[in-house]
Amino acid sequence: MNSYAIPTPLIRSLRRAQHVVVLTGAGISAESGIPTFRDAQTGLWAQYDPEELATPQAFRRNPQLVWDWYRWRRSLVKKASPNPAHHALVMMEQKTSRLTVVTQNVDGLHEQAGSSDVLELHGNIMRARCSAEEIVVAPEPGEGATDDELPHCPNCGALLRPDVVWFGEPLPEATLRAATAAIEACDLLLCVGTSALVHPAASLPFLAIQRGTSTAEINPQETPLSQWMDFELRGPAGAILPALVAQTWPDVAVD
Ligand code: BJW
Repeated sequence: MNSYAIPTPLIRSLRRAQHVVVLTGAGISAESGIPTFRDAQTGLWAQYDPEELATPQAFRRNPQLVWDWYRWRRSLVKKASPNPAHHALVMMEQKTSRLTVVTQNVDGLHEQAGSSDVLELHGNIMRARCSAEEIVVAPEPGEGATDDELPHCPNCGALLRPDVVWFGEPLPEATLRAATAAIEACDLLLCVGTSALVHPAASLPFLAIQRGTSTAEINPQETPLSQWMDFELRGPAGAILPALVAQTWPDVAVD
């Protein structure tokens, strides 16, 4: 039995909403065993600051180090499964006219859970692309390199890199445009598990806030968004999102 009490006005907003947008960050996958970026990292990688590895400069300086980090993170993603928070969003999609997930995550867990309208702002860690050309390469074994080797583009021989967005790089234009349009058009925005420190993703909620759209944040910690939200639900997404679905639609079975 999920006992987290959801505010009644939020339940009403969700029942009435024609288009719900859910902006997600690393926190929604934390309960799947994937470390967030800004919570302390453990083990082998504790000595590295993710913000110093997720840059084109780091890749130019030391591609082996960056690939080692991404291969380690890929191994975590491969072992991970969607958690109750991802599943609750799939149920929410089934109960609403339209639900768009705008995610900063690169782990593909929303798609794996069954969400059908997912916009990946920062790419996908399981893909690679050529560092010299606009060519996306299928995940291994197509990358054709062992853990000790660096993968190369089958077309031009340049180094492959993870197909993700690093600091200082533009987000995929069409995806960012679609996310902007969805947030401008939605009538409820949920911000789940993001520290809201990385732009332009962190600026997107303000498109809804400025329009007077209903907004809610689901996060155990306060963020720079908190003061602007209509509702602040403090706690883990894996408990709160199933409670939100169960209390909005009591006929739905949630885990
Ligand atoms: C739970 C939980 C549980 C824990 N349940 N919650 C405006 C102002 C200032 C700076 C800039 C600006 N505009 C652009 C910039 C520069 C920069 C930036 O934002 N820097 C800031 C850090 C200051 N932005 C960029 O460089 C972006 N590019 C750009 O703007 O390009 C412009 C351009 C145009 C034209 C030509 C050239 C350039 C690109 C940003 C790319 C970010 N990439 C990364 C790595 C992706 C690949 C990878 O995975 O390796 O994306 S960085 C990293 O941060 C990753 C994340 O998606 C992103 C956001 O992190 P997120 O998801 O919020 O995670 P955390 O760890 O920060 O927070 C987790 C949260 O979960 C916490 O709040 C916890 O409390 C919570 N939580 N458990 C619910 N169980």
